Amino acid sequence: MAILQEMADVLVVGNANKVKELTEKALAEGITPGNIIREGLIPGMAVVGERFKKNEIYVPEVLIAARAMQAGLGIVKPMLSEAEAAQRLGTVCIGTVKGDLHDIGKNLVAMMLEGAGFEVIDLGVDVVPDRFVQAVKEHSATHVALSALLTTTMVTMKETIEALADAGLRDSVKVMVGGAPVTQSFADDIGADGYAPDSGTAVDVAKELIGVA
Ligand code: B12
Repeated sequence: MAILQEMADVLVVGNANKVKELTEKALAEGITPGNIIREGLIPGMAVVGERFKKNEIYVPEVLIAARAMQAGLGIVKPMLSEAEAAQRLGTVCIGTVKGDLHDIGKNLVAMMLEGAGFEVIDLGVDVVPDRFVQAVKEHSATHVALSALLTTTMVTMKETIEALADAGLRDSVKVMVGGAPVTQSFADDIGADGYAPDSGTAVDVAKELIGVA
């Protein structure tokens, strides 16, 4: 539909007012909230993610595009029917691990995942392992996404994975890790299921982990 393509295009350039206006217009034309998300907002954010991955755009542009996405999502999300909400790809509990207050990268990953069609529960910063455990239970999460920017807090990622295992949740949830000091080999060492160097790739990894193309 032309209006949804236009919505995706204006989202990519970060025009929040236009996204809001087109969302309201699409609803008035009878397009469902689910279709607005799937065929307008998600394709727009997908373009943003690809451009970011290729270094064609940088953090400020992604943040501006994400704000435009939120302008539309904020309107349609409360209107989603249960059936439409169930079409979400999965639920991700994301947070920056205990002792670490850096959240810019974590927020980008959260926004990109939300833009890709995941329900995102953002637990914030300085999140203790038990809080992740509690959130996974409460939201029946499919993924846990852990962010760390300090070499001293990376170890808490391992503690969090152990806490999930102790709670009997390790087999029911996929754990992704990331942040500037984190590497694939560190992720392998601590038994994480996935690692990504940036928020665009994080979306690909989150999908791969649950077998979605
Ligand atoms: C901004 C910043 C701060 C801000 C944070 C503000 C905020 N709200 O986040 C403030 C000023 C508060 C801060 C504080 C500190 N900082 Co600081 N900070 C930075 C800085 C400059 C940028 C980090 C950033 O936002 N990068 C941009 C984002 C977009 O990149 P990113 O976080 O890597 O995220 C991307 C990927 O890594 C990935 N990703 C991130 N998370 C996840 C999660 C998953 C699941 C996945 C898949 C992917 C993923 O996707 C993101 C987007 O593409 C870095 C230096 C640097 N250049 O990295 C230092 C840096 C991280 N800080 C550092 C230090 C030492 C500190 C302090 C200890 C300083 C002090 N002495 O007080 C404190 C620690 C406070 C604490 N307890 O956390 C060091 C860490 C050194 C180390 N090896 O441990 C760095 C590297 C600076 C340096 N060169 O010394 N800091």
